[in-house]
Amino acid sequence: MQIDPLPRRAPRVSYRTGTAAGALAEAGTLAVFGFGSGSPAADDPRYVRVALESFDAPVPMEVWQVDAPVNCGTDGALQWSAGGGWLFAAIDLDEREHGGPSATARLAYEQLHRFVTAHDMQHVLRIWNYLGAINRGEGDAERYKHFCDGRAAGMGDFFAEGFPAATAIGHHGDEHGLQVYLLACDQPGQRVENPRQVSAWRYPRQYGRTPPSFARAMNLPGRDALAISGTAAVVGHASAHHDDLDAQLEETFINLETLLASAGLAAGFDTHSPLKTYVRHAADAPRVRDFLRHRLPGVPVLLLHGDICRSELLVEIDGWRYV
Ligand code: 3EB
Repeated sequence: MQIDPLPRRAPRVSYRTGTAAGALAEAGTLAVFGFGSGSPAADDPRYVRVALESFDAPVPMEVWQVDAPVNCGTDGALQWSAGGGWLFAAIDLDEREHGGPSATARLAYEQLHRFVTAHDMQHVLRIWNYLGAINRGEGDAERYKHFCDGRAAGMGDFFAEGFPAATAIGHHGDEHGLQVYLLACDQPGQRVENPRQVSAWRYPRQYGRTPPSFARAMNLPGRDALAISGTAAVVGHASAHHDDLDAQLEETFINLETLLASAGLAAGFDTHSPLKTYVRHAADAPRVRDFLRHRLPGVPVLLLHGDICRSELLVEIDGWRYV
C-alpha cells in the first residue's frame, strides 16, 4: 500500500531587526542571515553572514523558520541545519586556497552535492551564490563565466532531471570569498520557466562556454510557496534597456508577473512575499526603493548592494510568493 508522504509546509521567510541570538533561540529557526560588514558574528551553524551591504538602517536580518525541531552542525567547510524534512546547507570558500573561481565553485558544488545525497535530502530546490568581482574580465574571461564552468562541473549529472532555482550576485566583500547556500527537501518541487525568457541553460554561446544552470522558479513540494530565482530585465536571451534603471525595473516586474502566471499563481505580491533586490550602483538605491514602495506597497523588501552577473544589468529581484 502506498503511504502518502507527509505534507511539507514551506519555510517561512521574514526580514526583521533584532538580534541573531534572539532569532536563533526561537522554535523552528532553520537559518538566519546577517548582511554586510556590520552584521554580528554568531557561532551557530544556522547563522550566515552574507557579504552584501544593506541600504536599510537598521540592517534587517533574514530568518527562515519551519514547523519542527531543528538539528544543526558542521561538516568540514559546510554548515547545515535540518528539520521537518527541510535542509539548509552553506559553504564559504576562499578562492586562493582552491585555485580560482572555477575550481572553487566546482569544489563548493561537489561538497554540497555530497552532503545532500548523504542525508537523503536530494531535492535541492533553491541556491544562492555570492562571488567577488563577478564582472571582472572580458568575454569568456569574465569571472562569472568561470563560476558557471565550475558550478556545472561540480553539479555533474546530479541535476540531470532539472536545475534548482538560483541567484548569482557579485559581492563587494573579500573578493576571493565564494559563498553558496541552499534549501533542500526530502520531497521534490516543480520547476517553473518564464515563457518570455529563453531558459538559462539554453542561452546561446555568446553568454559563455557553460550556460547558467538554474530554473527561473521552483514550486515547493507542498505547492504552498514559489521560490523565485534572480529575475532581471532579460527578454528572450537578451538584456533589455541597457543602462536605463526605470525601464529595467518595469521589465523585471513584467518578468516576475509572468513567472507567477506560469507557476499557476494569482498575480501580485503581498505582505507575506519577501523580496530581495540587488542594486548595482549605490546611487540608484533611493530610486529603486521609491519604485518598490510605489509598486509593491507593504511588501517586505531587502535592498542590497550587489553586482548583477551581466554588466549592463542594474537591478535584479528574487524572493518568495506564498500561496
Ligand atoms: C539572467 O536572467 C540573469 O547564474 O545562477 C539570474 C539568476 C541570473 C541566476 C545564475 C543568473 C543566475 O540570466 C542572471
